Amino acid sequence: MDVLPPGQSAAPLAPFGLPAFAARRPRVPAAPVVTVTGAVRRPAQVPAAELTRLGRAETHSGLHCVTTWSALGLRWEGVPFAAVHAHLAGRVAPGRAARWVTFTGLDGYRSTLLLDDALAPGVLLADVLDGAPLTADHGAPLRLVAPAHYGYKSVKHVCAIEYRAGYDPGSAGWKAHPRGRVALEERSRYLPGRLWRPLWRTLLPRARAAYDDLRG
Ligand SMILES: Nc1nc2c(c(=O)[nH]1)N[C@H]1C(S)=C(S)[C@@H](COP(=O)(O)O)O[C@H]1N2
Ligand SMILES: [Mo]
Repeated sequence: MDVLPPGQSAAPLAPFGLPAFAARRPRVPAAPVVTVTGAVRRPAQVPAAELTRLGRAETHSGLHCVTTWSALGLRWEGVPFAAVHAHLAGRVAPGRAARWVTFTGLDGYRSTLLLDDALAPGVLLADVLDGAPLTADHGAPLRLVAPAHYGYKSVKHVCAIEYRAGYDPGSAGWKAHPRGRVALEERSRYLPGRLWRPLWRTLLPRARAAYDDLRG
């Protein structure tokens, strides 16, 4: 379960993301809402509390960042995205064309998954980490956890779910991969993953510093 994937080194979990988002610390709303839009018949605003009441589950997994660090042994609790999707389906009625799903965070960060990847077992909208309510550092009020995919797919502070007919690269732009599967080292759609390892290892300290500076 807790095996280091190819090209990764173990590291403690610390707040991280694209440097441009380091300074954006969203205020966690008292009554969070998730907006559901895109290729749907009836867009809706759904209270997060309505989603976190659905059948709850636990996922034990690592968080694997493309920049080559992996935090291992995390215990996430929340609602399987498959259950959220089933709950939403009757309400917003996604069209048959909706093969992709884009998650947006309160900081404006966006990332897209293939809908089938988001529906896989173990993918959660999580609100608890290691037995404690999710903190703002790690994505309160709700974050996506997609264990088979690189960390950039696990959007923190989820406030919107958009069903889409096509892939949208989101905040990581051309550096992202449409699937981002860790086992296949899909770090980016351009160049094989192994070639990205040394590049990311060089860039990592700067990206890390952007987050560490804020925490003092
Ligand atoms: N909203 C939001 N979600 C995000 C990011 C971000 O900058 N903003 N960064 C992603 C990246 S690149 C990684 S590796 C993980 C880091 O999760 P952590 O901060 O809990 O360590 O969050 C992902 N989700
Ligand atoms: Mo990442």
